[in-house]
Amino acid sequence: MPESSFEFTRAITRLPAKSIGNGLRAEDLGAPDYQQMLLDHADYVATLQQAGATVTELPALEAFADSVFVEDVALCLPEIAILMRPGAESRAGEVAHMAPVLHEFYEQVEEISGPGHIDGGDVLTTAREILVGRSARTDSAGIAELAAIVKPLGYRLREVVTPPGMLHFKTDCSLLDAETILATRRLDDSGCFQGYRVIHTADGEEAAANSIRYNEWVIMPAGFPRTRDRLLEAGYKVHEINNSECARLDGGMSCLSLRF
Ligand code: CIR
Repeated sequence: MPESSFEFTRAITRLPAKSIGNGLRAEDLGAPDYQQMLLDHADYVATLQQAGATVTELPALEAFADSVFVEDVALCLPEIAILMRPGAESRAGEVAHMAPVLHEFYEQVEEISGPGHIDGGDVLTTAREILVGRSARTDSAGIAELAAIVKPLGYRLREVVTPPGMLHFKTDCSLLDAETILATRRLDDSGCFQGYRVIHTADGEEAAANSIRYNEWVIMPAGFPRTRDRLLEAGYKVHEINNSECARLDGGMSCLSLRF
């Protein structure tokens, strides 16, 4: 396993499509404000750059309303990129647009060929293992295919469960450092983080769990002050970004980039 699962030099993002209002969502929380989303996206990219990333910003894909959520179409490890096979039919075509981009950066690019499905949002890479949550988007066959690809490279992969009602495993957790996970209590209660130090999001602030660690920084959605204070007290450097519009589409900090 690589020493570190949060020290990176690059990120890939994609500009939000104007069609984002047609994106998938569990609940109708109203149409996203596209102009606000663009501002938030620019802030997100600038924050990654300040954290040390060289960011490749891909053009919007109008035919794919959810394509801003690039995390779901690939898993980027230090020595290999693996194209995922998204569980939502409307998102399957996003993969072909990401493939040539990953070939620019990686000598080895593999692909989940099916019949199983797996979304990047269900994959949490820690310093010691790759945790993959079975969900409405990710099934055991997809996880088994990923395991067959990464195990020869020395990775340990553990299948866990994304509890019902949670879109993705990482909707409710993030890596903070080699030993520490930020997670909601409801996900931690499933028992999947035994052996890790877990910092819980504050009650009522569950949406803060989808954050990212990029080099020195924890990048989290704005508006969750008690969780932010817990992270500051634990010694993390925190940067907050408005996520009100992506949240209407069930998206957050991790979904918006591939980091490697
Ligand atoms: C979807 O339902 O696929 C998008 N509206 C949101 C994807 C969020 N991605 C993620 O959590 N990794």
